[in-house]
Amino acid sequence: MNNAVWDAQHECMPREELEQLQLERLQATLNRVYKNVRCYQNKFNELGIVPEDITSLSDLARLPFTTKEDLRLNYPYGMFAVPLSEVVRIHSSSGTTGKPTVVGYTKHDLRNWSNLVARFMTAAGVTSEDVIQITFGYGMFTGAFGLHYGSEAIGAAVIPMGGGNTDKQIMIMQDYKSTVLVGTPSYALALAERIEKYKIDPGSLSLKVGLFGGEPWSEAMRAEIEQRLQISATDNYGLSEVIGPGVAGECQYKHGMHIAEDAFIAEIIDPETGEVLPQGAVGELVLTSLNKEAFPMIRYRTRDITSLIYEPCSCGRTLARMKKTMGRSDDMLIIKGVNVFPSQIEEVLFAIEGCEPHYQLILKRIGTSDTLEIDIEVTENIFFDEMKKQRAFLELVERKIHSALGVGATVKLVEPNSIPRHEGKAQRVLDQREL
Ligand code: DLL
Repeated sequence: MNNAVWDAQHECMPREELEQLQLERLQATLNRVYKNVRCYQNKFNELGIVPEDITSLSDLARLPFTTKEDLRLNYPYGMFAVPLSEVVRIHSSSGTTGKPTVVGYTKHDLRNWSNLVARFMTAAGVTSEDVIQITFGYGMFTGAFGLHYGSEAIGAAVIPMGGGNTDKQIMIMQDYKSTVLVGTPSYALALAERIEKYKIDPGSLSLKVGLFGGEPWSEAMRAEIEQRLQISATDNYGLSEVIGPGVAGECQYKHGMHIAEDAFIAEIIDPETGEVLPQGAVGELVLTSLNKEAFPMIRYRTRDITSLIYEPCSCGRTLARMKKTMGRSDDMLIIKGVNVFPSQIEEVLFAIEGCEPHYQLILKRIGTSDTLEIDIEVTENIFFDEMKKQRAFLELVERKIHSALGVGATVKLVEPNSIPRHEGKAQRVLDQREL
């Protein structure tokens, strides 16, 4: 592979060696944060723990969790483990409420970050021959810069388009012969839709691979993107608090995202009790960074719900894989007492002929109970169909939703193009409950 970043030493390490490396790096990280970050020092002291007490990976479970609230309380620089003079980059997370969380990188962190991104891009099939079009917004969001530097580390040509401007994206894609598309999966669909509107044959484009992340998406959505853009669509995961993109990414086998375990320890916990769950169980992903300087994270609660696969992968990587997330525990809807993730609804809708891949979930409170309305775009022929046929279609969708979720929802069919398209992360849930 041309200039690809395939780090066999770390990506294919026997488990025992990997765990030894993790332990050494964990101990170094704990020493660093205990010395330099007041928040960790206080938390460890409260539990009467000193870094030397952690002598095996299983001791990790004795350490306290770090939450978004800790980061808020230490806004903006309180969690940094190096003086600001050593920080060369600052990003922040897209908080919807309150202050954003601020994260920093040293020069070494930036090199490490680029390398981790280059690794998952390579795993997805990107080489130095590629022309990479980045449609994430450049700015405080880690998506664009992360993929940008990763592409350069591979030696590929980067087109830093940034977010939005869909017509221009398509023109550039045609003229510059982009071979790799980078962005959110929902924006990939918005692009596909516009390409179809202009009657451009996707086969006439040079696109081969899509690297999508930043938001949850279902297998059904992957199939839709692959078919409409005629590419291989891969998933990658990360979060700004932990590094940004580069935490995990799919290889060509697309069966779970390989976690960069030489850089992060992944645990799955019960979100209610905080207890560490056995291998293979579904729960909340907790991440500990192992080689970050400016912004180390100890047992950070991601709120993302997933499970880990430890079986060997056909690609040769020994790194564990995380399954597609079901969503965030704080996105989980509780409808009449039943836990529902938006991703479950997406799976159902995408499998029904005539449903467009655009939907919105509207939560309302009637009396004391929550109700869910699902607005879905349907193809023109269904929308303009006679009432009787439309009714039958509606009933079919409601039935399928009910049997998949175990709880009913009201479905509303809406006109094509009436649900807002997003350039970045899609906003699927509108909460109209007055709590
Ligand atoms: O979204 C980092 C990123 C950018 C990852 C580009 C991949 C590609 P934040 O804005 O801090 O950072 O949002 C992090 O987004 O906790 C997940 O809930 C969600 N998320 C990110 N990637 C995925 C994915 C970036 N592939 C939050 N699947 C995370 C599901 C994802 N959810």
